[in-house]
Amino acid sequence: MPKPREVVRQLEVFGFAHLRQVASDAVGGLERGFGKLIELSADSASSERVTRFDILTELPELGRISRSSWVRGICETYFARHHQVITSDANALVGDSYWHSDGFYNTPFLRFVLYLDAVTHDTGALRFLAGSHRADNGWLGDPTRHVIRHRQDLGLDGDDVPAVVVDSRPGDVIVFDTNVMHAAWNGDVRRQLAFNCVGEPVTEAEQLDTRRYFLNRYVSGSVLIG
Ligand SMILES: O=C(O)CCC(=O)C(=O)O
Repeated sequence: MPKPREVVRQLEVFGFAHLRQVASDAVGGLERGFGKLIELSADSASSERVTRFDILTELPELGRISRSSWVRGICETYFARHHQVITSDANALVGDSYWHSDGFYNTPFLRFVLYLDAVTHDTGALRFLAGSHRADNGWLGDPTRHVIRHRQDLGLDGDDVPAVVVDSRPGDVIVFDTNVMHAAWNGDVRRQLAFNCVGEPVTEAEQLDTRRYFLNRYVSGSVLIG
Protein backbone atom coordinates (compact mmCIF):
# COMPACT_ATOMS: atom_id res chain seq x y z
CA MET A 1 0.00 0.00 0.00
CA PRO A 2 1.51 3.38 -0.95
CA LYS A 3 1.98 5.85 1.89
CA PRO A 4 -1.05 8.11 2.56
CA ARG A 5 1.17 11.17 2.19
CA GLU A 6 2.18 10.08 -1.36
CA VAL A 7 -1.40 9.25 -2.36
CA VAL A 8 -2.53 12.61 -1.06
CA ARG A 9 0.18 14.40 -3.05
CA GLN A 10 -1.08 12.60 -6.18
CA LEU A 11 -4.63 13.68 -5.31
CA GLU A 12 -3.52 17.25 -4.78
CA VAL A 13 -1.54 17.42 -8.02
CA PHE A 14 -3.62 15.28 -10.40
CA GLY A 15 -6.99 14.87 -8.66
CA PHE A 16 -6.85 11.05 -8.70
CA ALA A 17 -4.69 8.11 -7.66
CA HIS A 18 -4.62 4.47 -8.75
CA LEU A 19 -4.07 2.04 -5.86
CA ARG A 20 -3.22 -1.26 -7.48
CA GLN A 21 -4.45 -4.44 -5.77
CA VAL A 22 -5.03 -2.86 -2.36
CA ALA A 23 -8.39 -4.70 -2.15
CA SER A 24 -7.32 -7.96 -3.81
CA ASP A 25 -8.25 -10.02 -0.71
CA ALA A 26 -11.82 -8.79 -0.83
CA VAL A 27 -12.64 -9.45 -4.50
CA GLY A 28 -14.40 -12.81 -4.02
CA GLY A 29 -16.66 -11.49 -1.25
CA LEU A 30 -17.38 -8.26 -3.14
CA GLU A 31 -18.40 -10.22 -6.23
CA ARG A 32 -20.74 -12.46 -4.25
CA GLY A 33 -22.23 -9.43 -2.46
CA PHE A 34 -22.68 -7.53 -5.70
CA GLY A 35 -24.53 -10.48 -7.21
CA LYS A 36 -27.04 -10.38 -4.33
CA LEU A 37 -27.64 -6.62 -4.79
CA ILE A 38 -27.88 -6.36 -8.57
CA GLU A 39 -28.86 -9.09 -10.95
CA LEU A 40 -27.15 -8.60 -14.30
CA SER A 41 -29.12 -9.34 -17.43
CA ALA A 42 -27.82 -12.42 -19.27
CA ASP A 43 -28.12 -10.44 -22.50
CA SER A 44 -25.66 -7.52 -22.25
CA ALA A 45 -27.18 -5.85 -25.35
CA SER A 46 -30.42 -5.20 -23.44
CA SER A 47 -28.76 -4.12 -20.19
CA GLU A 48 -29.60 -0.83 -18.52
CA ARG A 49 -27.75 1.05 -15.83
CA VAL A 50 -28.76 0.06 -12.31
CA THR A 51 -27.70 1.72 -9.04
CA ARG A 52 -28.23 0.66 -5.42
CA PHE A 53 -27.38 3.20 -2.72
CA ASP A 54 -26.26 2.80 0.91
CA ILE A 55 -24.74 -0.63 0.49
CA LEU A 56 -22.09 -0.78 3.22
CA THR A 57 -24.22 -2.88 5.55
CA GLU A 58 -25.33 -5.23 2.80
CA LEU A 59 -21.76 -5.49 1.52
CA PRO A 60 -19.65 -5.95 4.68
CA GLU A 61 -16.43 -6.36 2.65
CA LEU A 62 -16.89 -2.86 1.24
CA GLY A 63 -17.78 -1.61 4.72
CA ARG A 64 -14.48 -3.04 5.98
CA ILE A 65 -12.55 -1.31 3.19
CA SER A 66 -14.29 1.99 3.94
CA ARG A 67 -13.21 1.67 7.61
CA SER A 68 -9.68 0.44 6.86
CA SER A 69 -6.66 2.24 8.23
CA TRP A 70 -5.41 3.07 4.73
CA VAL A 71 -8.70 4.75 3.72
CA ARG A 72 -8.65 6.63 7.02
CA GLY A 73 -5.02 7.62 6.44
CA ILE A 74 -5.75 8.99 2.97
CA CYS A 75 -8.92 10.82 4.02
CA GLU A 76 -7.58 12.34 7.19
CA THR A 77 -4.42 13.51 5.43
CA TYR A 78 -6.38 14.94 2.49
CA PHE A 79 -9.05 16.62 4.59
CA ALA A 80 -6.70 17.41 7.50
CA ARG A 81 -9.40 16.30 9.99
CA HIS A 82 -11.63 13.34 10.84
CA HIS A 83 -13.75 12.14 7.95
CA GLN A 84 -17.16 10.63 7.31
CA VAL A 85 -18.40 8.25 4.64
CA ILE A 86 -21.44 10.06 3.29
CA THR A 87 -22.75 7.79 0.54
CA SER A 88 -22.02 4.44 -1.06
CA ASP A 89 -23.30 2.80 -4.21
CA ALA A 90 -23.20 -0.35 -6.32
CA ASN A 91 -23.60 0.20 -10.04
CA ALA A 92 -24.07 -1.88 -13.12
CA LEU A 93 -22.75 0.60 -15.67
CA VAL A 94 -23.35 0.32 -19.39
CA GLY A 95 -22.04 2.44 -22.23
CA ASP A 96 -20.39 5.86 -22.03
CA SER A 97 -20.22 8.21 -19.03
CA TYR A 98 -19.79 11.67 -20.56
CA TRP A 99 -17.23 14.20 -19.38
CA HIS A 100 -18.31 15.66 -16.05
CA SER A 101 -17.25 16.47 -12.54
CA ASP A 102 -19.58 15.44 -9.70
CA GLY A 103 -20.47 19.11 -9.19
CA PHE A 104 -17.72 21.61 -8.39
CA TYR A 105 -17.53 22.35 -4.65
CA ASN A 106 -15.22 24.46 -2.48
CA THR A 107 -15.44 21.63 0.05
CA PRO A 108 -13.36 18.63 -1.12
CA PHE A 109 -14.96 15.19 -1.45
CA LEU A 110 -13.21 11.91 -2.24
CA ARG A 111 -14.73 8.98 -4.11
CA PHE A 112 -13.21 5.50 -3.78
CA VAL A 113 -14.12 3.26 -6.71
CA LEU A 114 -13.61 -0.46 -7.34
CA TYR A 115 -14.41 -2.16 -10.63
CA LEU A 116 -15.20 -5.85 -10.40
CA ASP A 117 -14.43 -6.25 -14.11
CA ALA A 118 -11.15 -5.43 -15.81
CA VAL A 119 -11.59 -2.12 -17.65
CA THR A 120 -9.27 -0.60 -20.23
CA HIS A 121 -9.14 2.26 -22.72
CA ASP A 122 -11.51 0.35 -25.01
CA THR A 123 -13.83 -1.10 -22.41
CA GLY A 124 -15.00 1.73 -20.17
CA ALA A 125 -11.98 2.53 -17.98
CA LEU A 126 -12.27 5.72 -15.95
CA ARG A 127 -10.26 8.58 -17.42
CA PHE A 128 -9.37 11.94 -15.95
CA LEU A 129 -8.28 15.43 -16.94
CA ALA A 130 -5.36 15.70 -14.55
CA GLY A 131 -5.46 18.79 -12.36
CA SER A 132 -8.99 19.82 -13.36
CA HIS A 133 -10.17 19.54 -9.72
CA ARG A 134 -8.35 22.71 -8.68
CA ALA A 135 -9.94 26.11 -9.20
CA ASP A 136 -6.42 27.62 -9.39
CA ASN A 137 -5.52 25.49 -12.42
CA GLY A 138 -7.69 27.51 -14.80
CA TRP A 139 -10.07 24.73 -15.83
CA LEU A 140 -13.25 26.38 -14.59
CA GLY A 141 -15.38 28.22 -17.12
CA ASP A 142 -14.57 27.98 -20.82
CA PRO A 143 -12.05 25.09 -20.74
CA THR A 144 -14.53 22.89 -18.90
CA ARG A 145 -17.39 23.98 -21.19
CA HIS A 146 -15.29 23.15 -24.26
CA VAL A 147 -14.54 19.67 -22.91
CA ILE A 148 -18.24 19.05 -22.26
CA ARG A 149 -19.02 20.28 -25.82
CA HIS A 150 -15.97 18.40 -27.21
CA ARG A 151 -17.57 17.52 -30.55
CA GLN A 152 -18.93 20.99 -31.39
CA ASP A 153 -16.13 23.11 -29.87
CA LEU A 154 -13.03 20.93 -30.25
CA GLY A 155 -13.90 18.60 -33.12
CA LEU A 156 -13.06 15.63 -30.90
CA ASP A 157 -14.97 12.53 -29.90
CA GLY A 158 -15.17 12.11 -26.13
CA ASP A 159 -12.58 9.34 -26.10
CA ASP A 160 -10.15 11.49 -28.13
CA VAL A 161 -10.03 14.29 -25.55
CA PRO A 162 -6.45 14.06 -24.21
CA ALA A 163 -6.78 12.41 -20.81
CA VAL A 164 -5.22 9.90 -18.44
CA VAL A 165 -6.94 6.52 -18.79
CA VAL A 166 -6.76 4.37 -15.67
CA ASP A 167 -6.86 0.74 -16.74
CA SER A 168 -8.02 -1.20 -13.72
CA ARG A 169 -8.47 -4.82 -12.68
CA PRO A 170 -10.47 -6.35 -9.82
CA GLY A 171 -8.69 -5.59 -6.54
CA ASP A 172 -7.57 -2.11 -7.65
CA VAL A 173 -9.03 1.01 -6.06
CA ILE A 174 -9.21 4.36 -7.81
CA VAL A 175 -9.66 7.36 -5.55
CA PHE A 176 -10.45 10.81 -6.86
CA ASP A 177 -11.44 14.29 -5.79
CA THR A 178 -14.94 14.52 -7.20
CA ASN A 179 -14.29 18.00 -8.61
CA VAL A 180 -11.97 16.41 -11.20
CA MET A 181 -13.32 16.06 -14.75
CA HIS A 182 -13.79 12.38 -15.54
CA ALA A 183 -15.49 10.10 -18.05
CA ALA A 184 -15.61 6.50 -19.28
CA TRP A 185 -15.93 5.57 -22.95
CA ASN A 186 -16.49 2.46 -25.03
CA GLY A 187 -17.69 0.41 -22.10
CA ASP A 188 -19.87 -2.64 -22.06
CA VAL A 189 -21.48 -3.77 -18.79
CA ARG A 190 -19.12 -3.18 -15.84
CA ARG A 191 -19.73 -3.73 -12.13
CA GLN A 192 -18.64 -0.84 -9.94
CA LEU A 193 -18.66 -0.31 -6.17
CA ALA A 194 -17.93 3.05 -4.58
CA PHE A 195 -18.13 5.16 -1.45
CA ASN A 196 -17.74 8.91 -0.97
CA CYS A 197 -16.04 10.68 1.91
CA VAL A 198 -15.85 14.20 3.29
CA GLY A 199 -13.90 15.85 6.11
CA GLU A 200 -16.19 16.48 9.10
CA PRO A 201 -17.98 19.65 8.04
CA VAL A 202 -17.35 22.52 10.45
CA THR A 203 -18.29 25.81 8.82
CA GLU A 204 -21.76 26.63 7.60
CA ALA A 205 -20.51 26.60 3.99
CA GLU A 206 -19.04 23.10 4.46
CA GLN A 207 -22.28 21.86 6.01
CA LEU A 208 -24.28 23.29 3.11
CA ASP A 209 -21.91 21.79 0.50
CA THR A 210 -22.11 18.41 2.23
CA ARG A 211 -25.93 18.47 2.21
CA ARG A 212 -25.98 19.53 -1.47
CA TYR A 213 -23.45 16.87 -2.41
CA PHE A 214 -25.39 14.19 -0.55
CA LEU A 215 -28.67 15.13 -2.26
CA ASN A 216 -27.03 15.46 -5.68
CA ARG A 217 -25.79 11.91 -5.57
CA TYR A 218 -29.32 10.63 -5.22
CA VAL A 219 -30.83 13.06 -7.70
CA SER A 220 -28.25 12.60 -10.45
CA GLY A 221 -27.85 8.88 -9.88
CA SER A 222 -24.39 7.45 -9.37
CA VAL A 223 -22.86 8.83 -12.54
CA LEU A 224 -23.72 11.25 -15.30
CA ILE A 225 -24.41 9.89 -18.73
CA GLY A 226 -24.95 13.15 -20.57
O1 LIG B 1 -17.37 3.95 -15.06
C1 LIG B 1 -18.06 4.90 -15.40
O2 LIG B 1 -18.95 4.83 -16.25
C2 LIG B 1 -17.82 6.27 -14.78
C3 LIG B 1 -18.08 6.28 -13.33
C4 LIG B 1 -18.15 7.66 -12.74
O3 LIG B 1 -18.24 8.67 -13.39
C5 LIG B 1 -18.12 7.73 -11.29
O4 LIG B 1 -18.06 6.69 -10.64
O5 LIG B 1 -18.16 8.85 -10.76
